[in-house]
Amino acid sequence: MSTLDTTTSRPLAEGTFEDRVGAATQAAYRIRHHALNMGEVQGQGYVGQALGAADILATVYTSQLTFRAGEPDWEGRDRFLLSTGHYAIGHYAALAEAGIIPVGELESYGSDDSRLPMSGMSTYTPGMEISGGSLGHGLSIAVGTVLGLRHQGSGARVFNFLSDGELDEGSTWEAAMGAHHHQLGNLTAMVDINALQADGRTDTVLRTEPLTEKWQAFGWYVQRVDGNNTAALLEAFDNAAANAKPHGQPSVILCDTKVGRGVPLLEDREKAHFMRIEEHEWQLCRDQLSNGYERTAL
Ligand SMILES: Cc1ncc(C[n+]2csc(CCOP(=O)(O)OP(=O)(O)O)c2C)c(N)n1
Ligand SMILES: [Mg+2]
Repeated sequence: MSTLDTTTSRPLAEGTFEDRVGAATQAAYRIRHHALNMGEVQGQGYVGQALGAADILATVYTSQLTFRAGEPDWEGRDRFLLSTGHYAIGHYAALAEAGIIPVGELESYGSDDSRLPMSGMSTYTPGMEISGGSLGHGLSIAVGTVLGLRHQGSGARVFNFLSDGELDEGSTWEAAMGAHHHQLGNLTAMVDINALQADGRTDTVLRTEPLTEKWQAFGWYVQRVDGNNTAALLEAFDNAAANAKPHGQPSVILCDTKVGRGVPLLEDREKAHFMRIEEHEWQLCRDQLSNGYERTAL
């Protein structure tokens, strides 16, 4: 992601499997770093989700999506649909890493007149395909998008990022049935299973497990991975890519993640859904992030 080509469609990250894991790991670190800087401007935000989902976002943007950074509406692009509007902070960081929005713009996150509102909105931000704050609708929109692309004869793939809270919604499961019924083989969903929702732990709000068996029963190709392990993620997304075809089984990757991942100070914080972080803590967070990254890179 460091050398950005903004005019032609981006080739997928090249090199060996290890090279591609390295590219995703570095991008994930920078996404986390951006998210801390963005959160600091307002003193709060959905920072924990960005840290937890950084490895998923980095893997998809470095290794899976075809797009033109300088032409975000290019017709041939793969679509990345963020259902969970509040995860926009992480998505903006990924869009900046991908060269679709300038890194310097990130600090406007959540400010008046910014193109980067706290909840993702398609009319505000290049690369934000849908307005996803009303949870449980992203997968239905993804199903419609794949059907529309099929109708146009396009082979573009559609990715939908969901949270585990969205699995409480009946509309998500209706969409899952529709995707199987229409054999939407170009659809790949990923679920950030951080075991948390606004109201508390997911298993106390609504027990949705066993998720692998549920998605399988709905006719999907299911993989469950450590969502904070870029090698495991890359392998799963490569498997999904190998499985993708215009008519076939839709794919879902269930990603177990940890809120605040990479910053120990935030990993065990109570009320992690919307974090308030004290002024003096932001630099500590950045230090913890870079220390951890250096340790794993050794
Ligand atoms: C249809 C709908 N119902 C309720 C909400 C309010 N809401 C916003 S975030 C959230 C939590 C959803 O769970 P999840 O996305 O897993 O939370 P997180 O992991 O980010 O804590 C809720 C209920 C909403 N945005 N949309
Ligand atoms: Mg959650």
